[in-house]
Amino acid sequence: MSSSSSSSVESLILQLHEISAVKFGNFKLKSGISSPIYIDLRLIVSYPKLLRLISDTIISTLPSSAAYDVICGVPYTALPIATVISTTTDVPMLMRRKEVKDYGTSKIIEGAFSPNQVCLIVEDLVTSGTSVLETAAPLRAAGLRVNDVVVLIDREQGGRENLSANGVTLHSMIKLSDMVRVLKQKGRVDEATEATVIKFLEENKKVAAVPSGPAVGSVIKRVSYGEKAKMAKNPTGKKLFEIMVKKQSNLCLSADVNTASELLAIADKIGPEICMLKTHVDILPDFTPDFGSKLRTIADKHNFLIFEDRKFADIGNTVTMQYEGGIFRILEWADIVNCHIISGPGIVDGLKLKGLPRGRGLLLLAEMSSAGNFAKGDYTAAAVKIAEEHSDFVIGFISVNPNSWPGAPCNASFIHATPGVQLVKGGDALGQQYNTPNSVISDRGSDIIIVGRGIIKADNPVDAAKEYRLQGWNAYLANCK
Ligand code: 5BU
Repeated sequence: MSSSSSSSVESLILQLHEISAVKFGNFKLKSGISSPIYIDLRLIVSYPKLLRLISDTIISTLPSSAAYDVICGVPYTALPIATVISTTTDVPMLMRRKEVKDYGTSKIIEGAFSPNQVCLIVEDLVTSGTSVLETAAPLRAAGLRVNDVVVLIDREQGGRENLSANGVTLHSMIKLSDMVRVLKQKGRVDEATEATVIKFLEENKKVAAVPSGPAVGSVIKRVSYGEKAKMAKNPTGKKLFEIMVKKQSNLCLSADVNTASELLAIADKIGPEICMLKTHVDILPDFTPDFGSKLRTIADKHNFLIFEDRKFADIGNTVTMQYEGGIFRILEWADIVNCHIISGPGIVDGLKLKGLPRGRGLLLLAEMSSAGNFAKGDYTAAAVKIAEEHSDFVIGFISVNPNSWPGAPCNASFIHATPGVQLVKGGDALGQQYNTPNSVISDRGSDIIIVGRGIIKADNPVDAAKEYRLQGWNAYLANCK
């Protein structure tokens, strides 16, 4: 770093201290740990000169290797910094929404861009790198390339390593240890405070990149998919876990498209990325009796299972006919179906009568993703009990938050598949509620993410599927060590 840029960094540190954006004391961080230093950069919007100095420092110290076509600030604190950089350098900016209310009409990434453009991420403060990765994911899913992030302050707590593991190079203007040294040199803090902060940084060098996850150290260690495959009693349940291990994918595509031909086309395109494909055959106007065998051929080609999201709900005798007969003949081609337990355990007996001899599997709806649904508490517990009584046929559950179930995690041979997944939290206009892949797999303890519109409606569904797959798999690896 040149002496002029090092003096501007020094001046930056002093000014940040002057406006109380840096505080010393005892603070509880988002991750649960107590810190002797706290940084709050939200204040900088009240100091336009300082904001300009931050932007100028970033521009002048960023190495030329970090070339970029567009920039995107991590919401919310870094947005004004990104805006000033953009207006100063004439490099266009993008904005990433933090919440999506109605996916059909609003985008996650706002602004004009073309695929393969390189996007520089701008962030105010990096601890584990989680927020940066949450911004990189939708940018990458939209077809942009993300190689670098520039950050005003690096807390030096594993962010650099976590980001690098995800293909993002961190460029930091100020390291927390340098900051406290400068403040000590300039007589702003005493020796004891400096020593406390340095000791804290030494002892907390690594914070795992688990977005909004449980406090560090309390991450629930999970049974690996490979172990689960060995424990599974049903052949389809076993096969599903084996496919997940082999393909390194816990992604299920919910292929909610308008026609059977579109469905077959997307199954072939996304097939390499998924362990399972979920269908709603009753929405396909061009369904023909050979649909099942055509889809099976694609499933065998790419090695994924077929899950018809039929949600049977009738008495045992009726569901045997619905499963086997009618126009759709679901039993013929679907490896897995699901059912409500509203009608009692007889529904499982009915489906099992037809499905078990064919080696098929069943998921019970223990929870649902939609707002205000009634599948909770005793109802969820009843689903677990029925599953345990039929573990030769029931392979697991449609779940939303299995870690919250009493006695969780329940019998590890069961699979948990979770719908309502997008790269950002939010919902649609009709009650659907979304959680991120990381929150579903890491915090909530599910095994499979089920993604529909997040992939189907993306500009590039294959890129989007790759991103969901990566997110889901990394979340699994992060707490399976
Ligand atoms: P989305 O586009 O990712 O919101 O699609 C979710 C899919 O999962 C869709 O086919 C639903 O019918 C399905 N689903 C769900 O969203 N929530 C549930 O609780 C169950 C199924 Br069960």
